[in-house]
Amino acid sequence: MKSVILINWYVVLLSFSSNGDKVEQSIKDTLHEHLQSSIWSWKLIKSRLKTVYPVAFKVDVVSTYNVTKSLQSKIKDGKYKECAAILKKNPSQKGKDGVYTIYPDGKQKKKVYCDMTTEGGGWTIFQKRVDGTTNFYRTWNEYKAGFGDPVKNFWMGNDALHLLTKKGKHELRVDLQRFNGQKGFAKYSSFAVGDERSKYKLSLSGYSGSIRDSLYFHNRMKFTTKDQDNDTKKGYNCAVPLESGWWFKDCAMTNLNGHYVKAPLRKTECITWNNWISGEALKRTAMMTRPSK
Ligand SMILES: [Ca+2]
Repeated sequence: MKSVILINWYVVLLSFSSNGDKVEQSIKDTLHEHLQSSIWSWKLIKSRLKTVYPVAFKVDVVSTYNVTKSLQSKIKDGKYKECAAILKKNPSQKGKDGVYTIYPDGKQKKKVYCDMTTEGGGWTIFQKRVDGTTNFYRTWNEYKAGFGDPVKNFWMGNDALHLLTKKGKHELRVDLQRFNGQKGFAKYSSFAVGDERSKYKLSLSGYSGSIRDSLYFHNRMKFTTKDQDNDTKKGYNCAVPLESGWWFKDCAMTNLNGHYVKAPLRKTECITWNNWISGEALKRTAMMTRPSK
């Protein structure tokens, strides 16, 4: 389905201390938030900002969105635990990547991005990085509940991750992209995250992929955040210098929740996968899971 919606925003500014760019970004964010809760999948085509100030306070933003898919409306009623369950009951969704609603515990809903294409689809994307607009240096409770936007930068939440992987064998796929455009992936035939009492302990095995493995280093590790040190380095919390929440050991071989930088810098706190490109900050990441076939 291809159609274009024109959304006109007329915003009255109470103060004109901000510059135009900041205003536009904040309006875009608000608009995206509203669109996120709609049944539509969408893509921003262009956005135009017109401001007349300091003499006037009126700002007009005309944004054009291309409605790419209406996903939820076509899906049969049901509280699906994960993307794979949606695809199983609704085979016509194959190839239709987008934001879907899942119910990891059968009750509370969560919006996630489903990859319905890669290797037959049915992947629930639980981690995603595309730019630096979302802070990943967060607390235990924030990582527990999840944060961000499933279309852009996202952490689904450790509780949901446990609920998804506790029953039935799951696999994990990690997709990465460098700033030069080169892509790589890592796959594990078995993947699970423990409950909060286990400190969301990571279990994985059965590696395959196009890049050398780095995540093996973090296998059987507990989750660590800036306010809860469960790593193996005594008197030192790895989450603090590495600005992340992760399954740290005596720190990291890969840190996909690290600090986002807009260039392939070599800084320890960056998003890294050291056995691919040692120390180089990555541009994009996605971590996703589905039941093993
Ligand atoms: Ca420690």
